[in-house]
Amino acid sequence: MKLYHYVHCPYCIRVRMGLGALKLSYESIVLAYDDESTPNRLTGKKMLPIVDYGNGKIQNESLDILKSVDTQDTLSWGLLGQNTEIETLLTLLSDPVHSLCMPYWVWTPEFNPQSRKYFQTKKELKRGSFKNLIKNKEMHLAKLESLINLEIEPHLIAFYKSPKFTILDIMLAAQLWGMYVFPEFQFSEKVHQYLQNIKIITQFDYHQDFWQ
Ligand SMILES: N[C@@H](CCC(=O)N[C@@H](CS)C(=O)NCC(=O)O)C(=O)O
Repeated sequence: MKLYHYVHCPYCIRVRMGLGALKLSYESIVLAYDDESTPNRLTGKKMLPIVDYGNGKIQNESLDILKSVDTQDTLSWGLLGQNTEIETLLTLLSDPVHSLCMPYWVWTPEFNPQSRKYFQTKKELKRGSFKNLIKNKEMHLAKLESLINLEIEPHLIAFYKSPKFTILDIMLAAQLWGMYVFPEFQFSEKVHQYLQNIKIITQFDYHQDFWQ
């Protein structure tokens, strides 16, 4: 199985974490962000993650991919149906996390000068200049910390709303992970321990493809 992904992308991280938790091996292919032709050829749209199962089946949509490979319901999919708040929480987190991380993600080894320019131009159209995002970092950090304190920490009973690791943890951890790239940001001890536990369960290593 081949996974086409971007290192920074939370939806791609979901799939990497899920495959790791399910102990499924795969070939990791990190695409340059400005490569439009590969995803278009595979699925007709420029959107990652994409999994090519090698038998003619090619799939995108992170949750659809994980549902297909989790044949034993190891990730407890029923919880996702019962828990509509997770989608609301992820939407609320997405704004501060993306606003803070995008200006730094572009300087990680995933990007080259061309893909960096492509990413920055595309994202600035939606969010305003990276310079302004960082000028306003205190506002974004305050939003994020309030969500972490009020909506995440109180619900960590070992895992998010569950004593057992589930798909909800993959969704939440994948969204939060980017903050490890933001300079000087520190998760609270409890959230950091939670994320580090998930790192072990999912055998996740953010930049592993670049340091081999
Ligand atoms: N609903 C999709 C969302 C995937 C998605 O939004 N991927 C983004 C990266 S985070 C993407 O490929 N964007 C391409 C672009 O904007 O050029 C999923 O869950 O897989």
